[in-house]
Amino acid sequence: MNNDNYRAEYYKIKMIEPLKKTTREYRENLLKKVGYNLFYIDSEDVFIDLLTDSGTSAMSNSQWAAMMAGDEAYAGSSSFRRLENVVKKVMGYKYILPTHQGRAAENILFLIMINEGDYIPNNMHFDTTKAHITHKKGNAIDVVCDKAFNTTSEYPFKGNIDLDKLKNLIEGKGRDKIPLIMMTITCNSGGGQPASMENIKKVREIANEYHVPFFFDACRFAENAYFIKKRETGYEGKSIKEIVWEMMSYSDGCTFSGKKDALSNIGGFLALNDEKLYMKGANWLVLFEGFITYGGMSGRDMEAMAKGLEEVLDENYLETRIKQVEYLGKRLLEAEIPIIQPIGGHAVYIDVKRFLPNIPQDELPGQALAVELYLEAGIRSVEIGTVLAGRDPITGKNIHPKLELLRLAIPRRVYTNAHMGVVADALINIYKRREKIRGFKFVYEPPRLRHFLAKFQPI
Ligand code: P61
Repeated sequence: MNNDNYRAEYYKIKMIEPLKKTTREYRENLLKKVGYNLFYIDSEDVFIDLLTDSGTSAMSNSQWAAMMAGDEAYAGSSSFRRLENVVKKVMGYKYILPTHQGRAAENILFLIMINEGDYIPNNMHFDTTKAHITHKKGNAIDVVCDKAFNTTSEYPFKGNIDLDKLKNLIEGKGRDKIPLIMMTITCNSGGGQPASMENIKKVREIANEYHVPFFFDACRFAENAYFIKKRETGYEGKSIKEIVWEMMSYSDGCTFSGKKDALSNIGGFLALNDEKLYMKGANWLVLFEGFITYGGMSGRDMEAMAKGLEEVLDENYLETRIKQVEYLGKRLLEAEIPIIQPIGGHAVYIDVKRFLPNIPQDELPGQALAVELYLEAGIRSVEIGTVLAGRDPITGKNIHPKLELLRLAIPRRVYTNAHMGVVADALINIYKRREKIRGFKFVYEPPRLRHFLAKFQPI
Protein backbone atom coordinates (compact mmCIF):
# COMPACT_ATOMS: atom_id res chain seq x y z
CA MET A 1 0.00 0.00 0.00
CA ASN A 2 1.24 3.43 -0.94
CA ASN A 3 1.88 5.66 2.09
CA ASP A 4 -0.43 8.24 0.59
CA ASN A 5 -3.35 5.84 1.04
CA TYR A 6 -3.23 6.00 4.85
CA ARG A 7 -5.65 8.89 5.19
CA ALA A 8 -7.49 10.38 8.16
CA GLU A 9 -8.04 13.79 9.70
CA TYR A 10 -4.92 15.96 9.42
CA TYR A 11 -5.21 17.06 13.05
CA LYS A 12 -5.72 15.51 16.45
CA ILE A 13 -8.05 16.58 19.25
CA LYS A 14 -6.66 18.33 22.33
CA MET A 15 -9.77 19.75 23.95
CA ILE A 16 -13.29 18.36 24.01
CA GLU A 17 -16.76 19.62 24.76
CA PRO A 18 -19.07 16.98 26.28
CA LEU A 19 -22.39 16.28 24.55
CA LYS A 20 -25.59 15.39 26.37
CA LYS A 21 -27.85 12.59 25.19
CA THR A 22 -31.56 13.14 25.60
CA THR A 23 -34.46 10.69 25.29
CA ARG A 24 -37.04 10.74 22.54
CA GLU A 25 -39.74 11.57 25.10
CA TYR A 26 -37.72 14.57 26.35
CA ARG A 27 -37.26 15.83 22.80
CA GLU A 28 -40.94 15.34 22.01
CA ASN A 29 -41.98 17.47 25.01
CA LEU A 30 -39.38 20.09 24.20
CA LEU A 31 -40.56 20.38 20.60
CA LYS A 32 -44.13 20.93 21.75
CA LYS A 33 -42.96 23.60 24.18
CA VAL A 34 -41.01 25.56 21.55
CA GLY A 35 -43.62 25.36 18.79
CA TYR A 36 -41.58 22.92 16.68
CA ASN A 37 -39.02 25.57 15.76
CA LEU A 38 -35.45 24.27 16.21
CA PHE A 39 -34.08 27.83 16.52
CA TYR A 40 -35.68 27.94 20.00
CA ILE A 41 -33.89 24.81 21.24
CA ASP A 42 -30.90 25.30 23.55
CA SER A 43 -27.70 23.87 22.13
CA GLU A 44 -27.21 21.65 25.19
CA ASP A 45 -30.36 19.79 24.15
CA VAL A 46 -28.80 19.08 20.74
CA PHE A 47 -26.64 15.98 20.20
CA ILE A 48 -25.23 16.89 16.77
CA ASP A 49 -25.70 20.48 15.67
CA LEU A 50 -25.78 20.90 11.89
CA LEU A 51 -27.72 24.17 11.94
CA THR A 52 -24.79 26.05 10.45
CA ASP A 53 -21.08 25.95 9.58
CA SER A 54 -20.95 29.66 10.42
CA GLY A 55 -18.95 30.65 13.49
CA THR A 56 -18.96 27.05 14.72
CA SER A 57 -15.43 25.98 13.69
CA ALA A 58 -13.00 24.50 16.20
CA MET A 59 -9.96 26.77 16.33
CA SER A 60 -6.41 25.44 16.18
CA ASN A 61 -3.74 25.71 18.88
CA SER A 62 -2.06 28.41 16.74
CA GLN A 63 -5.25 30.45 16.57
CA TRP A 64 -5.74 30.26 20.35
CA ALA A 65 -2.09 31.18 20.89
CA ALA A 66 -2.39 34.14 18.50
CA MET A 67 -5.40 35.42 20.45
CA MET A 68 -3.15 36.03 23.44
CA ALA A 69 -1.21 38.49 21.29
CA GLY A 70 -4.35 40.50 20.47
CA ASP A 71 -3.62 44.22 20.46
CA GLU A 72 -6.76 45.90 21.76
CA ALA A 73 -5.71 49.45 20.86
CA TYR A 74 -8.53 51.62 19.54
CA ALA A 75 -6.38 53.09 16.77
CA GLY A 76 -3.60 51.41 14.80
CA SER A 77 -3.94 47.93 16.37
CA SER A 78 -1.06 45.66 15.34
CA SER A 79 -3.59 42.80 15.16
CA PHE A 80 -5.37 44.72 12.40
CA ARG A 81 -2.07 45.15 10.58
CA ARG A 82 -1.53 41.39 10.74
CA LEU A 83 -5.01 40.71 9.38
CA GLU A 84 -4.59 43.34 6.68
CA ASN A 85 -1.27 41.85 5.59
CA VAL A 86 -2.67 38.32 5.42
CA VAL A 87 -5.65 39.44 3.34
CA LYS A 88 -3.29 41.33 0.99
CA LYS A 89 -0.95 38.33 0.76
CA VAL A 90 -3.68 35.69 0.29
CA MET A 91 -6.29 37.57 -1.75
CA GLY A 92 -4.35 40.47 -3.22
CA TYR A 93 -6.81 43.26 -2.34
CA LYS A 94 -5.47 46.74 -1.54
CA TYR A 95 -7.86 48.00 1.18
CA ILE A 96 -9.58 46.18 4.05
CA LEU A 97 -12.44 47.45 6.20
CA PRO A 98 -12.89 45.14 9.21
CA THR A 99 -16.47 44.32 10.28
CA HIS A 100 -18.12 42.27 13.02
CA GLN A 101 -19.39 39.71 10.49
CA GLY A 102 -20.29 39.21 6.82
CA ARG A 103 -23.61 41.03 6.72
CA ALA A 104 -21.98 44.20 8.09
CA ALA A 105 -19.60 44.18 5.10
CA GLU A 106 -22.67 43.83 2.85
CA ASN A 107 -24.30 46.78 4.58
CA ILE A 108 -21.27 49.03 3.94
CA LEU A 109 -20.74 47.87 0.34
CA PHE A 110 -24.36 48.45 -0.64
CA LEU A 111 -24.52 51.80 1.18
CA ILE A 112 -21.69 53.09 -1.01
CA MET A 113 -22.68 51.44 -4.28
CA ILE A 114 -26.46 51.05 -4.62
CA ASN A 115 -29.05 53.64 -5.62
CA GLU A 116 -32.80 53.12 -5.36
CA GLY A 117 -34.10 50.97 -8.23
CA ASP A 118 -30.71 49.42 -9.11
CA TYR A 119 -30.33 45.74 -10.06
CA ILE A 120 -27.62 43.56 -8.55
CA PRO A 121 -26.95 40.23 -10.26
CA ASN A 122 -25.36 37.32 -8.35
CA ASN A 123 -25.28 33.58 -9.05
CA MET A 124 -27.64 33.23 -6.05
CA HIS A 125 -27.92 35.88 -3.39
CA PHE A 126 -27.67 34.62 0.18
CA ASP A 127 -30.58 35.78 2.37
CA THR A 128 -28.56 38.45 4.24
CA THR A 129 -27.20 39.81 0.93
CA LYS A 130 -30.66 39.99 -0.55
CA ALA A 131 -32.06 41.60 2.60
CA HIS A 132 -29.38 44.32 2.58
CA ILE A 133 -29.94 45.05 -1.12
CA THR A 134 -33.70 45.27 -0.57
CA HIS A 135 -33.10 47.54 2.43
CA LYS A 136 -31.28 49.96 0.10
CA LYS A 137 -34.25 49.71 -2.32
CA GLY A 138 -32.28 47.73 -4.88
CA ASN A 139 -33.31 44.53 -6.65
CA ALA A 140 -31.36 41.33 -5.94
CA ILE A 141 -31.41 39.17 -9.09
CA ASP A 142 -30.22 35.54 -9.29
CA VAL A 143 -28.53 34.69 -12.59
CA VAL A 144 -27.20 31.22 -11.74
CA CYS A 145 -26.96 28.57 -14.47
CA ASP A 146 -30.13 26.48 -14.92
CA LYS A 147 -28.31 23.28 -13.99
CA ALA A 148 -28.29 24.54 -10.39
CA PHE A 149 -31.98 23.66 -10.19
CA ASN A 150 -31.54 20.07 -11.38
CA THR A 151 -30.66 18.32 -8.13
CA THR A 152 -29.57 15.06 -9.81
CA SER A 153 -27.25 16.56 -12.43
CA GLU A 154 -23.58 15.87 -11.60
CA TYR A 155 -22.48 19.10 -13.33
CA PRO A 156 -19.31 20.04 -11.40
CA PHE A 157 -19.79 23.84 -11.32
CA LYS A 158 -23.41 24.53 -10.47
CA GLY A 159 -22.37 27.82 -8.86
CA ASN A 160 -21.58 29.23 -12.32
CA ILE A 161 -23.29 32.39 -13.50
CA ASP A 162 -25.34 32.03 -16.69
CA LEU A 163 -23.48 34.53 -18.88
CA ASP A 164 -26.47 35.14 -21.17
CA LYS A 165 -28.76 35.86 -18.22
CA LEU A 166 -26.14 38.31 -16.91
CA LYS A 167 -25.71 40.10 -20.25
CA ASN A 168 -29.47 40.23 -20.82
CA LEU A 169 -29.98 41.83 -17.43
CA ILE A 170 -27.32 44.49 -18.10
CA GLU A 171 -28.63 45.20 -21.61
CA GLY A 172 -32.28 45.05 -20.52
CA LYS A 173 -32.01 47.36 -17.50
CA GLY A 174 -29.18 49.51 -18.86
CA ARG A 175 -25.62 49.61 -17.53
CA ASP A 176 -26.43 52.63 -15.35
CA LYS A 177 -28.83 50.52 -13.29
CA ILE A 178 -26.19 47.85 -12.53
CA PRO A 179 -23.80 49.21 -9.88
CA LEU A 180 -21.95 45.91 -9.45
CA ILE A 181 -21.95 42.23 -10.33
CA MET A 182 -21.61 39.74 -7.46
CA MET A 183 -20.71 36.06 -7.28
CA THR A 184 -21.09 33.90 -4.17
CA ILE A 185 -18.35 31.31 -3.77
CA THR A 186 -19.29 28.64 -3.03
CA CYS A 187 -22.96 29.18 -3.83
CA ASN A 188 -24.66 28.53 -0.49
CA SER A 189 -28.30 28.85 -1.57
CA GLY A 190 -27.68 26.43 -4.44
CA GLY A 191 -26.12 23.66 -2.34
CA GLY A 192 -22.56 24.79 -1.56
CA GLN A 193 -21.68 24.46 -5.24
CA PRO A 194 -18.51 26.00 -6.71
CA ALA A 195 -17.98 28.33 -9.67
CA SER A 196 -15.25 27.45 -12.18
CA MET A 197 -12.23 29.63 -12.93
CA GLU A 198 -13.39 29.75 -16.55
CA ASN A 199 -16.77 31.17 -15.49
CA ILE A 200 -15.15 33.66 -13.10
CA LYS A 201 -12.87 34.84 -15.94
CA LYS A 202 -15.82 35.24 -18.32
CA VAL A 203 -17.76 37.27 -15.74
CA ARG A 204 -14.68 39.51 -15.48
CA GLU A 205 -14.72 39.98 -19.26
CA ILE A 206 -18.39 41.02 -19.14
CA ALA A 207 -17.62 43.35 -16.23
CA ASN A 208 -14.87 44.94 -18.35
CA GLU A 209 -17.07 45.19 -21.42
CA TYR A 210 -19.75 47.15 -19.54
CA HIS A 211 -17.42 48.85 -17.03
CA VAL A 212 -19.24 47.35 -14.03
CA PRO A 213 -17.28 46.40 -10.88
CA PHE A 214 -17.23 42.71 -9.95
CA PHE A 215 -17.30 41.57 -6.30
CA PHE A 216 -17.19 38.18 -4.64
CA ASP A 217 -19.21 37.10 -1.64
CA ALA A 218 -16.14 35.11 -0.64
CA CYS A 219 -17.28 33.33 2.57
CA ARG A 220 -16.17 29.89 1.31
CA PHE A 221 -13.45 30.93 -1.14
CA ALA A 222 -10.97 28.19 -0.14
CA GLU A 223 -13.55 25.42 -0.54
CA ASN A 224 -14.29 26.86 -4.00
CA ALA A 225 -10.57 26.79 -4.82
CA TYR A 226 -10.33 23.14 -3.70
CA PHE A 227 -13.12 22.17 -6.11
CA ILE A 228 -11.37 24.03 -8.95
CA LYS A 229 -8.20 22.07 -8.23
CA LYS A 230 -10.07 18.75 -8.20
CA ARG A 231 -12.51 19.35 -11.05
CA GLU A 232 -11.14 21.88 -13.56
CA THR A 233 -8.67 20.95 -16.26
CA GLY A 234 -5.39 22.80 -15.95
CA TYR A 235 -5.57 23.33 -12.19
CA GLU A 236 -4.62 19.84 -10.91
CA GLY A 237 -0.99 20.83 -10.40
CA LYS A 238 -1.60 24.26 -8.86
CA SER A 239 -1.56 24.95 -5.13
CA ILE A 240 -4.69 26.21 -3.37
CA LYS A 241 -2.79 29.44 -2.73
CA GLU A 242 -2.16 29.96 -6.44
CA ILE A 243 -5.77 29.17 -7.32
CA VAL A 244 -7.12 31.58 -4.67
CA TRP A 245 -4.76 34.30 -5.91
CA GLU A 246 -5.94 33.85 -9.50
CA MET A 247 -9.65 33.71 -8.53
CA MET A 248 -9.47 36.92 -6.51
CA SER A 249 -7.40 38.70 -9.18
CA TYR A 250 -10.47 38.79 -11.45
CA SER A 251 -12.52 40.76 -8.90
CA ASP A 252 -12.56 44.33 -7.62
CA GLY A 253 -13.22 43.36 -4.03
CA CYS A 254 -15.24 41.08 -1.79
CA THR A 255 -17.53 40.86 1.18
CA PHE A 256 -16.32 38.26 3.65
CA SER A 257 -17.64 36.50 6.71
CA GLY A 258 -14.73 35.18 8.76
CA LYS A 259 -17.15 32.72 10.38
CA LYS A 260 -16.76 30.24 7.54
CA ASP A 261 -13.43 29.76 5.73
CA ALA A 262 -11.42 31.94 8.14
CA LEU A 263 -12.06 29.25 10.77
CA SER A 264 -13.00 31.82 13.38
CA ASN A 265 -16.08 32.28 15.51
CA ILE A 266 -16.79 35.92 14.63
CA GLY A 267 -15.54 38.60 12.26
CA GLY A 268 -15.56 39.71 8.65
CA PHE A 269 -14.37 42.39 6.26
CA LEU A 270 -15.04 44.35 3.12
CA ALA A 271 -12.06 44.29 0.76
CA LEU A 272 -11.65 46.80 -2.08
CA ASN A 273 -9.11 47.88 -4.67
CA ASP A 274 -10.55 51.35 -5.36
CA GLU A 275 -9.26 54.05 -3.02
CA LYS A 276 -12.24 56.38 -3.46
CA LEU A 277 -14.69 53.60 -2.61
CA TYR A 278 -12.54 52.65 0.36
CA MET A 279 -12.69 56.22 1.68
CA LYS A 280 -16.48 56.28 1.33
CA GLY A 281 -16.76 52.90 3.04
CA ALA A 282 -14.42 53.98 5.85
CA ASN A 283 -16.81 56.82 6.61
CA TRP A 284 -19.78 54.51 7.04
CA LEU A 285 -17.63 52.00 8.91
CA VAL A 286 -16.97 54.43 11.76
CA LEU A 287 -20.69 55.09 12.03
CA PHE A 288 -21.87 51.47 12.07
CA GLU A 289 -18.97 49.26 13.12
CA GLY A 290 -16.06 51.12 14.71
CA PHE A 291 -12.75 52.73 13.85
CA ILE A 292 -11.06 51.56 10.64
CA THR A 293 -8.44 49.46 12.46
CA TYR A 294 -10.88 47.23 14.34
CA GLY A 295 -14.33 47.69 12.80
CA GLY A 296 -16.53 45.31 14.71
CA MET A 297 -13.80 43.07 16.12
CA SER A 298 -11.57 42.85 19.14
CA GLY A 299 -7.81 42.58 18.51
CA ARG A 300 -7.88 38.89 19.44
CA ASP A 301 -10.70 38.19 16.96
CA MET A 302 -8.54 39.72 14.22
CA GLU A 303 -5.58 37.55 15.26
CA ALA A 304 -7.72 34.38 15.09
CA MET A 305 -9.01 35.36 11.67
CA ALA A 306 -5.56 36.16 10.30
CA LYS A 307 -4.25 32.74 11.38
CA GLY A 308 -7.38 30.98 10.12
CA LEU A 309 -7.01 32.57 6.70
CA GLU A 310 -3.56 30.99 6.41
CA GLU A 311 -4.59 27.60 7.80
CA VAL A 312 -7.54 27.22 5.44
CA LEU A 313 -5.18 27.17 2.44
CA ASP A 314 -3.63 23.90 3.61
CA GLU A 315 -4.77 21.31 1.12
CA ASN A 316 -4.63 18.53 3.72
CA TYR A 317 -7.08 20.45 5.88
CA LEU A 318 -9.38 21.12 2.91
CA GLU A 319 -9.30 17.49 1.89
CA THR A 320 -10.27 16.36 5.42
CA ARG A 321 -13.05 18.92 5.39
CA ILE A 322 -14.57 18.23 1.99
CA LYS A 323 -14.19 14.45 2.34
CA GLN A 324 -16.14 14.49 5.60
CA VAL A 325 -19.06 16.25 3.91
CA GLU A 326 -18.70 13.77 1.04
CA TYR A 327 -18.69 10.82 3.48
CA LEU A 328 -22.07 11.83 4.87
CA GLY A 329 -23.46 12.51 1.39
CA LYS A 330 -22.29 9.17 0.05
CA ARG A 331 -23.81 7.26 2.98
CA LEU A 332 -27.16 8.89 2.14
CA LEU A 333 -26.82 8.23 -1.59
CA GLU A 334 -26.05 4.54 -0.92
CA ALA A 335 -29.43 4.37 0.87
CA GLU A 336 -31.02 6.13 -2.14
CA ILE A 337 -31.88 9.21 -0.11
CA PRO A 338 -32.30 12.15 -2.52
CA ILE A 339 -29.69 14.89 -2.02
CA ILE A 340 -28.27 17.66 -4.16
CA GLN A 341 -25.56 16.22 -6.37
CA PRO A 342 -22.67 16.67 -6.61
CA ILE A 343 -22.20 16.87 -2.83
CA GLY A 344 -21.44 20.45 -1.75
CA GLY A 345 -18.47 21.89 0.10
CA HIS A 346 -19.89 22.79 3.49
CA ALA A 347 -23.15 20.91 3.72
CA VAL A 348 -25.29 18.06 2.46
CA TYR A 349 -28.65 19.28 1.17
CA ILE A 350 -31.59 16.86 1.19
CA ASP A 351 -33.99 17.29 -1.73
CA VAL A 352 -37.19 17.34 0.30
CA LYS A 353 -39.52 17.37 -2.71
CA ARG A 354 -38.23 13.88 -3.52
CA PHE A 355 -37.87 12.72 0.12
CA LEU A 356 -41.45 13.68 1.06
CA PRO A 357 -43.31 13.88 -2.26
CA ASN A 358 -46.71 13.51 -0.53
CA ILE A 359 -46.43 16.69 1.52
CA PRO A 360 -47.28 19.82 -0.54
CA GLN A 361 -45.04 22.88 -0.13
CA ASP A 362 -47.78 24.78 1.75
CA GLU A 363 -47.58 22.07 4.44
CA LEU A 364 -43.89 22.87 4.99
CA PRO A 365 -42.23 19.50 4.24
CA GLY A 366 -38.69 20.77 4.98
CA GLN A 367 -39.77 21.84 8.46
CA ALA A 368 -41.48 18.45 8.95
CA LEU A 369 -38.24 16.65 8.10
CA ALA A 370 -36.15 18.93 10.33
CA VAL A 371 -38.48 18.18 13.27
CA GLU A 372 -38.39 14.43 12.53
CA LEU A 373 -34.58 14.37 12.47
CA TYR A 374 -34.39 16.14 15.82
CA LEU A 375 -36.95 13.73 17.28
CA GLU A 376 -35.13 10.72 15.91
CA ALA A 377 -31.63 11.42 17.23
CA GLY A 378 -31.31 14.97 18.60
CA ILE A 379 -29.80 16.25 15.34
CA ARG A 380 -30.44 19.89 14.44
CA SER A 381 -30.57 20.83 10.77
CA VAL A 382 -32.10 23.81 8.99
CA GLU A 383 -34.95 24.16 6.52
CA ILE A 384 -34.10 26.04 3.34
CA GLY A 385 -37.47 25.93 1.65
CA THR A 386 -40.94 27.40 1.94
CA VAL A 387 -40.57 28.58 5.55
CA LEU A 388 -37.36 30.48 4.74
CA ALA A 389 -38.71 31.82 1.43
CA GLY A 390 -41.53 33.76 3.15
CA ARG A 391 -44.53 35.34 1.43
CA ASP A 392 -44.93 37.27 -1.79
CA PRO A 393 -45.26 40.92 -0.68
CA ILE A 394 -47.97 41.57 -3.30
CA THR A 395 -50.17 38.44 -3.19
CA GLY A 396 -49.42 37.54 0.44
CA LYS A 397 -49.15 33.90 -0.58
CA ASN A 398 -46.35 31.54 0.42
CA ILE A 399 -43.50 31.64 -2.10
CA HIS A 400 -42.84 28.11 -3.37
CA PRO A 401 -39.07 27.97 -4.01
CA LYS A 402 -37.82 25.76 -6.83
CA LEU A 403 -35.57 23.98 -4.35
CA GLU A 404 -37.18 22.68 -1.14
CA LEU A 405 -34.18 21.68 0.96
CA LEU A 406 -33.06 20.48 4.35
CA ARG A 407 -29.47 21.57 4.96
CA LEU A 408 -27.05 19.56 7.07
CA ALA A 409 -24.21 22.06 7.50
CA ILE A 410 -21.02 20.56 8.88
CA PRO A 411 -18.99 22.71 11.30
CA ARG A 412 -15.26 22.70 10.48
CA ARG A 413 -12.97 20.41 12.55
CA VAL A 414 -15.73 19.76 15.11
CA TYR A 415 -17.37 16.36 14.54
CA THR A 416 -15.89 12.96 13.67
CA ASN A 417 -17.08 10.58 10.99
CA ALA A 418 -18.76 8.55 13.75
CA HIS A 419 -21.05 11.56 14.25
CA MET A 420 -21.66 11.64 10.51
CA GLY A 421 -22.54 7.94 10.72
CA VAL A 422 -25.21 8.69 13.34
CA VAL A 423 -26.69 11.40 11.10
CA ALA A 424 -26.80 8.97 8.15
CA ASP A 425 -28.32 6.13 10.24
CA ALA A 426 -31.02 8.43 11.62
CA LEU A 427 -31.98 9.70 8.16
CA ILE A 428 -32.01 6.17 6.74
CA ASN A 429 -34.45 5.09 9.47
CA ILE A 430 -36.66 8.11 8.80
CA TYR A 431 -36.58 7.44 5.05
CA LYS A 432 -37.92 3.91 5.64
CA ARG A 433 -41.06 5.33 7.32
CA ARG A 434 -41.33 8.53 5.31
CA GLU A 435 -44.97 7.88 4.33
CA LYS A 436 -46.01 8.34 7.97
CA ILE A 437 -44.55 11.86 8.26
CA ARG A 438 -47.12 14.67 8.45
CA GLY A 439 -46.88 18.30 7.37
CA PHE A 440 -46.92 21.42 9.56
CA LYS A 441 -48.79 24.73 9.70
CA PHE A 442 -47.89 28.10 11.22
CA VAL A 443 -49.50 29.05 14.51
CA TYR A 444 -47.37 32.20 14.81
CA GLU A 445 -45.77 33.88 11.84
CA PRO A 446 -43.60 37.00 12.29
CA PRO A 447 -43.64 39.54 9.45
CA ARG A 448 -39.89 39.45 8.69
CA LEU A 449 -37.38 36.54 8.47
CA ARG A 450 -40.16 34.35 9.78
CA HIS A 451 -38.06 31.18 10.07
CA PHE A 452 -36.22 32.41 13.17
CA LEU A 453 -39.19 33.10 15.44
CA ALA A 454 -42.15 31.24 13.92
CA LYS A 455 -44.17 28.61 15.82
CA PHE A 456 -45.72 25.57 14.18
CA GLN A 457 -48.15 22.75 14.81
CA PRO A 458 -48.36 19.33 13.12
CA ILE A 459 -51.28 18.93 10.73
C1 P61 B 1 -25.13 30.09 7.08
F1 P61 B 1 -29.99 30.97 8.87
N1 P61 B 1 -24.28 32.20 6.33
O1 P61 B 1 -24.89 29.64 5.92
P1 P61 B 1 -22.64 36.50 8.50
N2 P61 B 1 -22.95 35.23 2.57
C2 P61 B 1 -23.07 33.89 2.62
C3 P61 B 1 -23.35 33.26 3.83
O2 P61 B 1 -23.43 31.94 3.86
C4 P61 B 1 -23.56 34.05 5.01
C5 P61 B 1 -23.40 35.46 4.89
C6 P61 B 1 -23.12 36.02 3.68
C7 P61 B 1 -24.82 31.49 7.33
C8 P61 B 1 -25.24 32.10 8.65
C9 P61 B 1 -26.68 32.45 8.59
O3 P61 B 1 -30.72 33.45 8.06
C10 P61 B 1 -29.39 33.13 8.25
O4 P61 B 1 -21.24 36.46 9.01
C11 P61 B 1 -22.86 33.11 1.38
O5 P61 B 1 -23.52 35.43 9.05
O6 P61 B 1 -23.25 37.86 8.65
C12 P61 B 1 -23.92 33.46 6.24
O7 P61 B 1 -22.48 36.21 6.94
C13 P61 B 1 -23.56 36.35 6.08
C14 P61 B 1 -27.68 31.52 8.80
C15 P61 B 1 -27.05 33.71 8.20
C16 P61 B 1 -29.01 31.86 8.65
C17 P61 B 1 -28.39 34.07 8.05
O8 P61 B 1 -25.56 29.38 8.00
